[in-house]
Amino acid sequence: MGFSFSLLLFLASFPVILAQEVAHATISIDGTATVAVIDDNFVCATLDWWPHDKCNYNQCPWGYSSVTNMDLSHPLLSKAIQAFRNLRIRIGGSLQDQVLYDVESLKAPCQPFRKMKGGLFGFSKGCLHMNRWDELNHLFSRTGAIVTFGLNALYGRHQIRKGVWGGAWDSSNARDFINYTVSKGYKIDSWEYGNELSGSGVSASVSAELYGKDLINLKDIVNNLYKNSDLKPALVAPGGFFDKQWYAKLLKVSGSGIVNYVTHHIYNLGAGMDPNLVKKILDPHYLSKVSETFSNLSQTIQQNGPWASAWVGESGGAYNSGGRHVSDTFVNSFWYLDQLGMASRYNTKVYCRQTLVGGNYGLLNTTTLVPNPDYYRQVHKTPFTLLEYALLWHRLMGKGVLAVGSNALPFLRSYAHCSKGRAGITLLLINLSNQTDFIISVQNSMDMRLTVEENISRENSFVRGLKRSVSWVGSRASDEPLYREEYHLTAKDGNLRSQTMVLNGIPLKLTEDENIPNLDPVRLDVSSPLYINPLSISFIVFPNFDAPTCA
Ligand SMILES: *[C@@H]1O[C@H](CO)[C@@H](O)[C@H](O)[C@H]1NC(C)=O
Ligand SMILES: *[C@@H]1O[C@H](CO)[C@@H](O)[C@H](O)[C@H]1NC(C)=O
Ligand SMILES: *[C@@H]1O[C@H](CO)[C@@H](O)[C@H](O)[C@H]1NC(C)=O
Ligand SMILES: *[C@@H]1O[C@H](CO)[C@@H](O)[C@H](O)[C@H]1NC(C)=O
Ligand SMILES: *[C@@H]1O[C@H](CO)[C@@H](O)[C@H](O)[C@H]1NC(C)=O
Ligand SMILES: CC(=O)N[C@H]1CO[C@H](CO)[C@@H](O)[C@@H]1O
Repeated sequence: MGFSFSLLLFLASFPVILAQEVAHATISIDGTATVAVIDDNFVCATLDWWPHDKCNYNQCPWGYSSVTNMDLSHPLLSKAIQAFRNLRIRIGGSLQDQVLYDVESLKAPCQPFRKMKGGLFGFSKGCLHMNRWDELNHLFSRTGAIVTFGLNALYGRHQIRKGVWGGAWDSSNARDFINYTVSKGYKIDSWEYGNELSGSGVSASVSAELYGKDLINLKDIVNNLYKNSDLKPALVAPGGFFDKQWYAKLLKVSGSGIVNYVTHHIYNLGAGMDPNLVKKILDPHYLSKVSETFSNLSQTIQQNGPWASAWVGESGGAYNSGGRHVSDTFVNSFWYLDQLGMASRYNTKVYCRQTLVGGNYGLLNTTTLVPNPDYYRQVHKTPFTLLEYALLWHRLMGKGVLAVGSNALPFLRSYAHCSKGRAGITLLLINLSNQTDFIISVQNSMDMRLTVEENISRENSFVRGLKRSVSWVGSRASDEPLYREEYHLTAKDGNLRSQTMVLNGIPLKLTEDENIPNLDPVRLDVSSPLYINPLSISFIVFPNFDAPTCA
């Protein structure tokens, strides 16, 4: 019958923890119902247009990582994408609304971006050659990427007031570009319209009325161009910062079924040069603030566009290319994984990390993708630090998001999902505390309703204050010992600014033949104590957790 029961287990012994606090925490997970559902391919990363001479704070961290010039034949790039077996990639960014597509109808010459006083973001218009677009699509199809492409929403428009753009959108260039893409049989998952033009905009804004009408127009174009195709790409918009009124109006004006996914951008850590970035990342109250945006957006969609759902279309933590030695190091993962958890909890279907490559916030190291073999040989050993977080999430966290209760807030943050592709659940635990080891009891809240919790306690002589630990195991199919799988992630040598991630005590690096290393868990008897160290991140898989909603 697989009737659920709780097991209470004693901690007879465990590693002696010195000079640190030990706290007990109980986490209960409700496996009877999902509170949100994410996409199968939730993890997404962006490719941007920024050229090598995009600089912030006297640094130019983009190198040759632009859509127009990155080395698409670099083996590590392919391997990184392939490792996900379907990584979503969103092509877009600030310069997107200045990109021309080199198709027949383009009357202007196809030239690269160059620095230009008075240009949006300090740059001229740029252009995408179709042979480059071909190469990009070959990479995507070879590696199984799922592509979202952001279209230029300012084409044909002009500035009517400072920062405000008006006039009619000229759809001809986008239409011919999409037509070219269809004629070549390139698979595009979704077309996105515009970048950061919502609300008061970043460099330019467009009113929600105009934007909404453009979307009706664009939907029509897409439907027409794909009418003989099996593919029906989704329409995604507006790829900007959330503004309640603007977003509500956009959904009202465009109307039912036009926008499939409402995208918003998040840079909640502030400017990349802020010396307090690390402090903010480790401050649970700071991290939680952005939940208001998720909550308001979710409400706005429910009220004005229930046919649509939310995506985070771009999120890099710190803006202006990210924080140097922060966004590219271990400490950033506290922010990143917490956001993945929080976004899921608010029913966000997809989360696009700025960037896959480029800036200080790339999942891959920008410089190691420079096609310079000598340099590459020297530095290639650990370029995947940040990618591995995304990978672990992608492999372990399934679609169903579960409610989690914890008595250890705020420093211990917890998120639970149905496991991906197997039974049971996976728990993500983020310990922001720099001095507290947590000993975790995991409970099934369904179980708590079904059975009276047994209650046994015994003092442990090694650690003062330690009372007991409860480990919930789940339905027992046989007398086989039950286990859980643990992935504990820490910074190398305890240095939060390290670019190397340590998994279960082993620093991760590329294998000798330059492949992404295996990310293997340790398997422990489910009745053994579950430790969470200070400043660490853990994925814990409970294959036997009885969660009917995950079946
Ligand atoms: C799309 O391209 C094809 C050629 O591949 C052309 O025959 C057709 O007229 C184009 N359609 C539109 C709407 O531009
Ligand atoms: C969320 O909505 C509330 C209530 O309308 C408003 O006061 C608040 O400013 C909004 N916050 C965000 C980030 O949209
Ligand atoms: C890329 O890797 C090199 C060598 O490990 C490092 O010096 C550099 O800071 C890294 N770049 C970024 C943006 O993380
Ligand atoms: C923990 O963090 C606090 C505040 O940031 C700091 O003052 C303290 O020294 C840290 N303790 C340890 C053990 O690192
Ligand atoms: C378990 O023990 C605690 C005290 O240690 C008590 O407060 C609680 O009511 C007990 N629970 C049950 C179900 O007996
Ligand atoms: C930086 C940080 O999060 N520090 C916290 C570590 O955890 C203790 C409680 O265990 C807090 O008091 C610190 O503020």
